[in-house]
Amino acid sequence: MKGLYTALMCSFDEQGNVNEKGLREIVRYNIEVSEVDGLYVNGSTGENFLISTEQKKQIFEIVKDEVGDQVKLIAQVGSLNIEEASDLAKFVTDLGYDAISAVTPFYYKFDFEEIKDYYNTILEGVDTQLIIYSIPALTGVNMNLEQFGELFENEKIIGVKFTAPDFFLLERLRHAFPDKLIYSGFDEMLLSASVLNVDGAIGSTFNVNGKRAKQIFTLAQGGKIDEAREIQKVTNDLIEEILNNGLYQTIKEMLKTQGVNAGFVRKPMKQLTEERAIKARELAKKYL
Ligand code: SI3
Repeated sequence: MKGLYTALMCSFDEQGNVNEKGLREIVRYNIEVSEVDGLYVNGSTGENFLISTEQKKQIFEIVKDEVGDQVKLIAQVGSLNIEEASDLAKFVTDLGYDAISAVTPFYYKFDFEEIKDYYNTILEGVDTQLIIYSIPALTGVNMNLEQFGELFENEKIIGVKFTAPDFFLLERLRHAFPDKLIYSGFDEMLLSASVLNVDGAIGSTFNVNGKRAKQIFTLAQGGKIDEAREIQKVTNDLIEEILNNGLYQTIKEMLKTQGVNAGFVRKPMKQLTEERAIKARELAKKYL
């Protein structure tokens, strides 16, 4: 399960329906061009929190059908509706996904006991392994070392997708839990996380920048920090431009220049203006 995973985008049509052909193209591009080790399906980048349960299942099915056993698959099933999360966990396990992941429950101020119960409930009666999806900037849930340790006591919880700029906590986690999988979640901090010996990374920009991400990770693992830093610099030039232009929309537009029908974003996200679409195409020309 180690390595680089693309936080997979989903192609939607203008009405917000899943565009199956476009989704399959995104998957193929990630496997054949970006050459990532796996896909993280229905995460933030997949606009998961904007779609229905039926659409989530449709996406899980299409992706598994397209991938087969070519690369590893992690299914993000986390939801504020705990029955939905449990149902999706069973659904993807039956489909043959390699692991599940679940975002920490958000919006309401859940205490740690409630968070722990959420994970244990999702895993009840499902024969799979789970990766915690921690992204405090979006969820407001900041767990400390001891709390991660308590969650890790459930042997089915095999790791964490760590999307936070807290390198002190990341180092402490790495040191305290050498056998758990730690994935870096911020693509612009991949080198710094790799130096701390993470097991892999999961990122949105890998949809278009997967090759550079792989180089950064591999070079850092081999101790070639200067070379890795050069590539992280180019990567961050690109990420800065993407973030300024509209994260998911710009990545979709860049994919379109490569013949991949990445479609539209779902409302309430807004589509790119023509000016920003031109900018995205320029970025594709420069960086892809
Ligand atoms: O679930 C997911 O789609 C992710 O893995 C998200 C991932 O951590 C990304 N975060 C968000 C909020 O999209 C990052 O890859 C992020 O887009 C990137 O580092 C740019 O800031």
